Amino acid sequence: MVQWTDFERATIQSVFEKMDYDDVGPAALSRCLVVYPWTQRYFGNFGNLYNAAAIQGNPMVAAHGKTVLHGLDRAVKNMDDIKATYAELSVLHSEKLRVDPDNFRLLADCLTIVVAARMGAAFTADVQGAFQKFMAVVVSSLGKQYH
Ligand code: HNI
Repeated sequence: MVQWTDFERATIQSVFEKMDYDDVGPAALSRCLVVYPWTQRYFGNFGNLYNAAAIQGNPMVAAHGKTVLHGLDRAVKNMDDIKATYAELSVLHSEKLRVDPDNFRLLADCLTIVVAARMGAAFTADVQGAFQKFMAVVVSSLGKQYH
């Protein structure tokens, strides 16, 4: 089981409390689709993903980016049992959506970059450490039901 220090817990709560989901979610997902174009294959029903401008202006991408962040919210509220919290979501991504689990890490990295840009100097090395640890647990938990 993952152990969290008081600093890590406080940091994760605070970063997510201050985060504007409607801004960060769409920015992170659209960045992932631009930087790693193969991730677009899972969003074939999202319409125009032709170039960066189309992806950034696509309302379905924006809506789904918010959905992903609300999904992360569940892990923030259940930091001591992220694996069980994500059991069902992991099955969905594995068996129904058939998302290659390597992609979880790519989206996590894009999210980290967006959060860093929004937070500026407040995104210290310690904050980054806590954030990336949290995202690593999320990524691992989402991959747990793959076999
Ligand atoms: Ni993901 C649906 C959360 C990474 C492709 N995804 C969801 C839903 C949540 C969610 C929540 C909605 C589930 C439902 O309808 O019950 N996804 C997350 C989280 C991460 C993640 C927390 C990682 C941080 N998903 C990814 C990645 C991809 C991905 C990396 C593909 C590259 N997800 C999807 C697709 C759907 C989806 C595709 C269905 C979208 C739709 O509406 O058709």
